[in-house]
Amino acid sequence: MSTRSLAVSTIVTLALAMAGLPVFAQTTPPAKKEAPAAKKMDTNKDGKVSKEERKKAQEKWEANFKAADKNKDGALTKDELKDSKAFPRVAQNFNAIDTNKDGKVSLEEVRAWQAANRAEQKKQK
Ligand SMILES: [Ca+2]
Ligand SMILES: [Ca+2]
Repeated sequence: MSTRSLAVSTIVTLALAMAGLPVFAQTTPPAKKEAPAAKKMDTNKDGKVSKEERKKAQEKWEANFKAADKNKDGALTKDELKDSKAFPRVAQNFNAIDTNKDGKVSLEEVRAWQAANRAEQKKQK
């Protein structure tokens, strides 16, 4: 259970960090990058992002993904991304995210990309 929730919260963190926000601009210092996403997640404004808040934000992110996935094949094409507008960063980095080059980005591909972004940020700290 604890391993699982750790994994989940890691995924949540990754997912949220780019939940449609221009948080990852290469030129912004890492400290500032995390602030907007964290602030957005902190729904009760107590200055902390609780597990509950992360979970909610993660659920919302997945709901957005599913809503954008018009043909319900579990992945977003460029057209689906364009119509949804919920994932500007994903749309922008489409070619980098679509690692298997099938013309669409799956949840897994987006998460892998987010994880890579996080790793990149850590390196810059
Ligand atoms: Ca789709
Ligand atoms: Ca793909």
